[in-house]
Amino acid sequence: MPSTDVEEFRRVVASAKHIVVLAGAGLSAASGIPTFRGPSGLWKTNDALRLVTPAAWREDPSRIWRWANYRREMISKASPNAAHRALALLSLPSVRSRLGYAADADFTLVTQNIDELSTRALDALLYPQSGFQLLLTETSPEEISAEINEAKARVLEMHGRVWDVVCTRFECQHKERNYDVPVCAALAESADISAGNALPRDETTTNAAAEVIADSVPQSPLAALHSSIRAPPPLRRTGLRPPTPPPPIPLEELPRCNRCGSLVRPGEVWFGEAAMDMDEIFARVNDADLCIVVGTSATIHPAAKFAATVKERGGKVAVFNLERTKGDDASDFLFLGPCEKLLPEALG
Ligand code: BJW
Ligand code: ZN
Repeated sequence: MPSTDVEEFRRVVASAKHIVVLAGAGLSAASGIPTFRGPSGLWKTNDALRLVTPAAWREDPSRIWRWANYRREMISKASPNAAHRALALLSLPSVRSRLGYAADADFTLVTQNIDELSTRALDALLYPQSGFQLLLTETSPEEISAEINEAKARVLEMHGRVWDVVCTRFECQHKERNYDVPVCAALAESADISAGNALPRDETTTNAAAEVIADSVPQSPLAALHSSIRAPPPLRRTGLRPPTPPPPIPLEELPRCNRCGSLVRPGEVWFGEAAMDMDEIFARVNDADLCIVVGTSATIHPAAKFAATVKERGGKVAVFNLERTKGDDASDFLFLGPCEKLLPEALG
């Protein structure tokens, strides 16, 4: 069984020379951004295959832009939480030295999140008002700024960013950050994004509802002979159909490329597309002597295999999650609970 011993975990962090953190949606849950799977996850009520795949984009770009705009709205309201801050601090050599960890270790944060909150947690430390620089009296503000900028370069956002837009014209492919919310005028009136994305009700719910309605049909004395009278009414009478999708937005009204005027797409990585920075990520994972896995169900490839790779190559693995996840029994440490509480506590 994995250990829950915090002191032992700190000793492992202290001796690690190549630290990789793998983060998922649970890292940002305390910032108010819902996770994907689980009872209140985004994929519980929205159909991922209709929203985050190249095929869905080919079918209806306006549906995908509605989804991306909804995610932008949600993420624009969020700020980094205590878990983002704990990882930001751990990524700085001066802080590691202060905490008794190796200042000369290399630290990489690989995040599946598209919310940019890990980078923003580092940016926040740059502001003199944060008071952070006053804590490190032995390091000059210039050195701290340099450390923060280096740490930002080591935040690898493997599923891209919600703020990226990429030109779809093959000859252009211009990519830029666009922080507009709404991202274009046509998306200003945020339609009910669940319309048309909703998953079909499961059989049990549908049949149970149909039964209730069937039972309310007045019984004819001949019902026993005419069993068809007792047949459940058609589903359209149950009111359980998904809401009607809003009409598509004309392509010319969707976000356009600043360079060539063609349609742009949201820059996050969809299912079936290659994750970003993979050469660097594989190099870091292969080298890692410690992998800290935070708030991910570890079900989506290629990230799903990182912890196992580190173990196979002799490194240690520590998992921080609200609940048990696939493969965590093979980890060296398991800290079950909210990472925004447990990570700052465990890292000291
Ligand atoms: C807390 C907490 C708290 C909550 N504290 N914990 C069969 C075998 C192998 C692979 C495949 C296969 N079939 C298909 C594939 C490939 C596919 C895949 O893995 N599919 C699986 C369904 C099997 N993968 C891909 O397609 C990827 N690309 C790829 O494989 O490329 C190959 C390739 C190579 C070369 C050329 C071409 C192709 C791409 C995956 C892209 C994923 N994109 C999304 C879209 C986001 C859009 C948006 O945000 O709007 O990224 S999907 C979604 O899942 C999002 C996430 O980054 C990703 C991972 O989810 P995550 O972060 O783990 O979230 P959850 O919700 O699952 O888990 C949250 C966890 O937090 C839970 O465990 C909670 O308990 C915990 N938690 N609160 C601590 N406070
Ligand atoms: Zn272009």
